[in-house]
Amino acid sequence: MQKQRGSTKAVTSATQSVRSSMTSTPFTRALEHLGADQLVEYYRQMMLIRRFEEKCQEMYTRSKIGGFLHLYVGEEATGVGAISNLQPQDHVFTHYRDHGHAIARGLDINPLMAELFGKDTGCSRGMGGSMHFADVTKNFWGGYAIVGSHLLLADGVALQCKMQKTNGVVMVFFGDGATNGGEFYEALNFAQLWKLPVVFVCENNLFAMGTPLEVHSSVTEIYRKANAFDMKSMRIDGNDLLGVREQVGEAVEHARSGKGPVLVEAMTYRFRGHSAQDTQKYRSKEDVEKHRSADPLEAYRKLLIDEEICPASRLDAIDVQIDVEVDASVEFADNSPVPGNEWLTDAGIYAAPLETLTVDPTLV
Ligand SMILES: Cc1ncc(C[n+]2csc(CCOP(=O)(O)OP(=O)(O)O)c2C)c(N)n1
Ligand SMILES: [Mg+2]
Repeated sequence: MQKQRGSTKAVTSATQSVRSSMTSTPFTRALEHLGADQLVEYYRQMMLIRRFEEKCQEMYTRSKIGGFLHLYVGEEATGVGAISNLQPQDHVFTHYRDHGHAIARGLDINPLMAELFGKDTGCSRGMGGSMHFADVTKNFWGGYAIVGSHLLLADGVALQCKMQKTNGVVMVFFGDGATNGGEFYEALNFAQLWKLPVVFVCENNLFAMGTPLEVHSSVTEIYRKANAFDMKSMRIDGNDLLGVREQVGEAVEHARSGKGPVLVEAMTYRFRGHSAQDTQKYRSKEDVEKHRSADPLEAYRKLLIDEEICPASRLDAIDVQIDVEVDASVEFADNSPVPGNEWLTDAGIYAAPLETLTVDPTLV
């Protein structure tokens, strides 16, 4: 019979046992600083992303979802671990593989599913789809389809944070393929030159569409690309949730304290195709299976059980609750109206006229 460590008393006893333990690891440190309930919460977030996306695939097959659909399945530990370090005043930019980052940043899955269904209740009023999740109330600036373009936008917001002294940090996610484009080098150069509070998180999943890393990049250790700009950088295991949390946490602290940007290369793997239409001729089933057997979500679940943080029965109950929530998001999306024609000419398309914007004179 496993011990339940969700209660305060149990957490205290777990913390004491950690203190007396000889070896300090990301797990023991996280348990000590965050407590057992927070460790279980990370499991919930990863599982919510996984089940949400499995449902997306199902809805795509049933033609409820159209357009492009790029799933994050297999990469959840990177997004959840990295974003867990952010405060409300911080900012997130990401690429088209954006479902996981949106959920980790706390966006409600009902408007996300509605966005995929092209409904008016979607987070981008049903007109962005899978690649354009956004919620400005959470400083979640999206979802960008053009590879690498958003890195420069991240610099812009980081410059604003610095000039207005908001103490905010910008975290921007992108793939290994994006590091071959000019925007990547422009963004790194400018961020380092101005010591901007940006954490660049490259999710190195070993492929850019169907092109393997060693075929598309002359330097396969992406973190070394930061050396050209004298920028701090690190390569980490993107599949180890608590390791990601701790190491990206150091990068966030570095950026927040005014020392400048950091490039983090998180090694990970996508279990599904590049998009829902990918036949995956460029990699073998055996390779995919090898990576699947080290599924970061399963590994984290096992850690929680083995370390007696949470019994399997409680994790199973969380899974069931998530299934209920995901089914409810489909019902919400299905029952929502499509956008009306007024959105063709309304403020959802055009920005407010310039004269109505307030410009801080210190910025010009
Ligand atoms: C500027 C630009 N060029 C090409 C594309 C087509 N394209 C879409 S995704 C992609 C691969 C990007 O791979 P990576 O950055 O590794 O991200 P991943 O999909 O692996 O997460 C390409 C080339 C695009 N969207 N934008
Ligand atoms: Mg990639």
